[in-house]
Amino acid sequence: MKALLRVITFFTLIFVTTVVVAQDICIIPTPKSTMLKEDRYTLTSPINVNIGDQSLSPIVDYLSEYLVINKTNKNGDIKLNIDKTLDVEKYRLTIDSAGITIFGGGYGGVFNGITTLFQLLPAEVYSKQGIATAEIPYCTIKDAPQFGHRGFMLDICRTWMDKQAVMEYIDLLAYHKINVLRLHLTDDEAWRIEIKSHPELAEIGGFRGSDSPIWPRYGKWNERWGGYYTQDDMREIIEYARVRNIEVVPEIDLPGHSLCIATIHPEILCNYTPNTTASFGYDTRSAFCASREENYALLEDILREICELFPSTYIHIGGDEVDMSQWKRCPDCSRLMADNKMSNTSELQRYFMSRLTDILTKYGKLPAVWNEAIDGGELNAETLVYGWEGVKECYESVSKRYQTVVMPGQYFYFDMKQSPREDGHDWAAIFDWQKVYEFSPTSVGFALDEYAYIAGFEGSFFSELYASHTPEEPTYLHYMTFPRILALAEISWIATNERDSDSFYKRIVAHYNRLDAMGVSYRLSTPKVRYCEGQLSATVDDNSTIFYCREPMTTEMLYTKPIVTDNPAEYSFVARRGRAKSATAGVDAHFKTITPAFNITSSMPESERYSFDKAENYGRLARTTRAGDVDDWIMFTFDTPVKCRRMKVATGNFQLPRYIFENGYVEVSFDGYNFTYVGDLECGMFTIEYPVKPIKAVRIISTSRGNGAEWVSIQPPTIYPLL
Ligand code: TNX
Repeated sequence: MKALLRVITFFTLIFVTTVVVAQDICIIPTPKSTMLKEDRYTLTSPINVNIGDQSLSPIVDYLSEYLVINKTNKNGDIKLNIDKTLDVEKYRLTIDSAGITIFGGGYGGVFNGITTLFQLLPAEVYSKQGIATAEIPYCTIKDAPQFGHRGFMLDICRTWMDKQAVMEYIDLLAYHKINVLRLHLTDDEAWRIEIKSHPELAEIGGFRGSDSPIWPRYGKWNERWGGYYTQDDMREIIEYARVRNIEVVPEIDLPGHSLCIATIHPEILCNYTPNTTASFGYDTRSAFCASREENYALLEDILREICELFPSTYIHIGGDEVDMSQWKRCPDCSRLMADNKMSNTSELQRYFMSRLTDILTKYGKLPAVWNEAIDGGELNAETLVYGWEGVKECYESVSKRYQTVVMPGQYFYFDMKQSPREDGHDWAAIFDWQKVYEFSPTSVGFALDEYAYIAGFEGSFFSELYASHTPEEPTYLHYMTFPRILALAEISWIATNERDSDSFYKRIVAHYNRLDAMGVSYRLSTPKVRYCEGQLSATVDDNSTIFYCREPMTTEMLYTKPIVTDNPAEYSFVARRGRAKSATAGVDAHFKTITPAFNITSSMPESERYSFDKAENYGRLARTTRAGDVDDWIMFTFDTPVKCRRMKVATGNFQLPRYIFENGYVEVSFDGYNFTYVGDLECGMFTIEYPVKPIKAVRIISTSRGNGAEWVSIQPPTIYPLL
């Protein structure tokens, strides 16, 4: 690899004659104090690096991935050293005629200094191709983080990311001084870490679809798909992260979110037989029985290996969204509760979490839990609580004096949509980078003396939706998380609660060059569209390029000047820049939908509570009372044939391809009697484009049996009128 770099750099040296100068300093996250001077230091390849402490040697290897480095004992261009009088993550970076000197309180401090140095270099540094020469300004930067926990969580359960993909993402986190990566290793949909004493967990639980007993609930229905990390893989990931000042914290999500392990080991479930007719015999129960003693022995096997594998202080043991109705129905759990005078199932959850805490203590670790786990009474005082449901829950945790990771979904769940018409969840909120940036503990009511209990912030990417977006290419992951991560990095680092969104936006835009060089498919700002006196115009404020489409065409044309038109609704716009892309923009009429009267009929019975009229009224979802079988059908019949340019019909929940017909096709009828095939379902849905005549009826037909659940959801159709 290094040899290759040298070759590439040799050619760069010959062919690239321009010297890129770091002009305006723009460092994300903002350093505490920066003093700039007029002069510049010229850095030329190969760059001599000298370290004053052997523990810093991994940083030299790290640098060699990006620059052509010559390790020396003499005075180098870059001198790295440790100053034990500083806090571990604190650093001092000086650039003057003697070169670049970084003193860090510890390894992390020096690494933080390196990430700052990268942002003083030309953006090309991130492309790992070496830099011929660069002029960097003389300066003194003294810097330290506000919070020790600057985290990010990847849900590699719902959507599998292999070792390489995780490492590539670790690079992106490290560039922005994020120092904790939590891996959500187990959930209902998968078990992603090798457990040597129970190899079946990952060998079976790492794969879904095809002949796997694990149901593919979020995409990739027909293939056997997935993977898991062997313990050796994980050690590599941990080490890769450690070099980049990132601690990997594992999460084994218990006692709920355990459908996957329960599918492999049904004996862990509560002691009753559920009725599974609606799901064709598939048991969808997802909680460990809290009263079954053998469960704690199994969990000790698992947690012992996890404790031995991960060097982190904390092991996250879940505690969220437990379906406690299973415990209520279980005679053994009821007896345990009665014997121990527990008045509710939250107390039973506390009992479960305390048992796990004892195991962790035995192996030298501390527990981390989701906020619901503190509802049932006191936990070990050293428990780290992750407040996710809302600010209120974070507040409760802090008031109970737990160290708290503040990550309410309304600000920190980067699987949420960034604007109403984009992809993503919306249960917590719809928000873009600005809302993240404007968050501070005081802005949501924390008092300054409560900061002592705020460990820091964590962004997260739950990945139910990622599986249906070609995860082999990280486009969707990047789009959802950048630039929101820049805002997360900034607010976790800086020591002030003052926010200036306009100036931060300018810095995000100045950072685009670097994101381009890093290979990130980030989200650009949405173009602003205006229609005035017959002219339709679109503008962006970030130097990206605008393209437009005119219905019914789907080809993108370069937008260069206002479009003269009587029908602005025909046009849509998108901004692009390299791999980056914006949301689609247009005048309101472009997105307008109509709601003609229709009724739903089906071969499957109608749910009483979620009756078909819910969807017929275009408000909510309707449901059947069982999953679909081969040849089951759902039909939408319109009172009057509907003229439209586009009609989307869908099974499954809004945003989420779950409770769907996993495979099937769609037929359209113009007279209500004769039906013609128009296409196959994709993620439970299909969009009819420019039907040749008004549509009288649409029929969705299933070609698969079951969907891993007890019903099929039916959405109201989305109908776009003719223009
Ligand atoms: C809530 S976060 C969950 C996850 C989902 C996420 C989707 C948490 C503790 N539970 O299981 O994936 O919402 O946004």
